[in-house]
Amino acid sequence: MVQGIIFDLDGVIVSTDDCHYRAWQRMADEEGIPFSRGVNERLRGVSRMDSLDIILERAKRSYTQEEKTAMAARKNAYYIELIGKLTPADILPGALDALERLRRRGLRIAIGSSSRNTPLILRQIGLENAFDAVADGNQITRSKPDPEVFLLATRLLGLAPAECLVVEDADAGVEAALAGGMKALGVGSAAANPRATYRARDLAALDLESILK
Ligand code: B16
Ligand code: MG
Repeated sequence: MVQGIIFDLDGVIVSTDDCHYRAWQRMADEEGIPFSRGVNERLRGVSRMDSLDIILERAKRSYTQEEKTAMAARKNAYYIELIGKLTPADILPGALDALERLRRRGLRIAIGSSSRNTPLILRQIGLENAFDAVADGNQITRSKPDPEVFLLATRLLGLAPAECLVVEDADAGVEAALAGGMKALGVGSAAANPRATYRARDLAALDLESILK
């Protein structure tokens, strides 16, 4: 029986993909590293430093750890400029309604995000007090597909993994949920993932009742 729902943030509650894409593109252009929307797709749910390593696969030279740390910080500064413009209007279709319906049914709800900018994003979209627990990139050392962030969310909710459903837009996130012993609902880019326990185009298209029955 599902008692808790753990939502990924980027791509599930709010679409920050374009902000990530534009910030990485700006940094890559400055460094003369080829970057594209296709590469950006591979960064979904992946931590900032692991994302940089994927981007650097196409670089002409290798970079020192100091250079990499500086590049990641520069990208993040560009990203923060962009997410500073997010408002509650950027919450994805169906998200608020789903949160409300889950609350009414007495379910516990949490965020499980790789992003270290989670607190800032939640404030920007007015959802800083909407969750019973928030597990994010600031509290973990291993990125999805490792289940660490979701296992932390289950502990913060006081539930067992088997009692929790994870909502994810990234294949890496679906794998993380399954590896942690949770069920996974794939939405957006993960809506066609055959490994997901359930699938829906987005939260607006989700038949919550059939999943929770
Ligand atoms: P930051 P999620 C992930 O968030 C994004 O999907 C991914 O593209 C990003 O690299 C990662 O957060 C780290 O973000 O640079 O803000 O710490 O999908 O797990 O909510
Ligand atoms: Mg995501």
